[in-house]
Parts: sequence; C-alpha cells; structure tokens
Amino acid sequence: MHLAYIALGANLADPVAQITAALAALRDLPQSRLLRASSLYRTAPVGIHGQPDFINAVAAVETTLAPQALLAALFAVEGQFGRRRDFHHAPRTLDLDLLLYDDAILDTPELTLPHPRMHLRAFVLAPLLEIAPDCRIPGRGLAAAWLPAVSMQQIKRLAP
Ligand code: PH2
Ligand code: MG
Ligand code: MG
Repeated sequence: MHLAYIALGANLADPVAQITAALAALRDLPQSRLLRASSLYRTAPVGIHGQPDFINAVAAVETTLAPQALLAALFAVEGQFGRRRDFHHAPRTLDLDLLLYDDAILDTPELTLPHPRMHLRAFVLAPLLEIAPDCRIPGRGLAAAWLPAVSMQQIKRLAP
C-alpha cells in the first residue's frame, strides 16, 4: 500500500459543485481508497491573471497503483469532468495534481514528485496541513514550515 496526496482545483462552471463531485469520484479510483478529504477553500489565482477565483482541496488516498498509473487514473477523472487543455493555465473545470506519493522523489517528463511548486502555494499547503499536519515534503522538510512564506496569498476556508 502507498499513500498519495492529490490536489483538486477548479475555477469554471460552479467550482464548488465540481470539487464536491470530484471528491466523490476519487472514491471510485481503481485499486485505491480515499482516506481523508480537506475542507474546500476559495483561493485567489496564483501565477495567472484575470481568471475567476478557484475552489481548492486536498485528498489523501491509499493505493496499490504505481505513480504513473495513479496519474493516468487522475487524468481520466479530469476527462470525465470535461477538462479541456486549450492552453497552459487555461481556466479549468477540474485539475487533479499528484502532490506526494510516499516519500518518492521522481523527475520524468510526465511526472515530477513531489509536485515542484506545492511548497509555494497556500492553496495546496493549507488544505494539506488540515488533513496531515505533520506532513513532510521530501527534500523540503516539514510542509508547515513553508506556510509563513505564502501568507500573502488569499485563501478562505469554506464552512463544511
Ligand atoms: N492552479 C494553477 C495555477 N494557479 N491558483 C489557485 N488559486 N488555485 C489553483 O488550483 C491554481 C492556481 C495551475 O494548476
Ligand atoms: Mg495544477
Ligand atoms: Mg494539473
């Protein structure tokens, strides 16, 4: 069994409904079990301009899928949610990013682990720390130690 963390994000077409439905879809991932899901967070776009706010969350999944197979399963769910890849950082109905897979460090064209920008994003760190307060990012130490550096990024936890 392996432990993976997945970031969910959406900023199109009723993103609260998209992320709620996506969390339900993660329950149906093959060879996997959804262990925990964070609250939903409303977050200002990071690194992109002139787009609507995002809804973000993080989920913990136990899986026997290898990292590449898990990534393929996540892409399949994005497809079910009508994700189109029109251009880099296009607004999206659903983005599922593999953040962590055990303490794997991996750098391939298809997949980089840990996710290379996760420690710079409040919209990842806050929900991740909600469900895994002691989480470590391989090569970067405690996830919690990165939170002060992103405190200017606007994020708001939504009432459950
Ligand atoms: N995803 C990005 C880029 N910027 N900003 C927020 N707030 N939430 C996201 O999910 C997000 C982003 C690329 O995937
Ligand atoms: Mg992303
Ligand atoms: Mg993505």
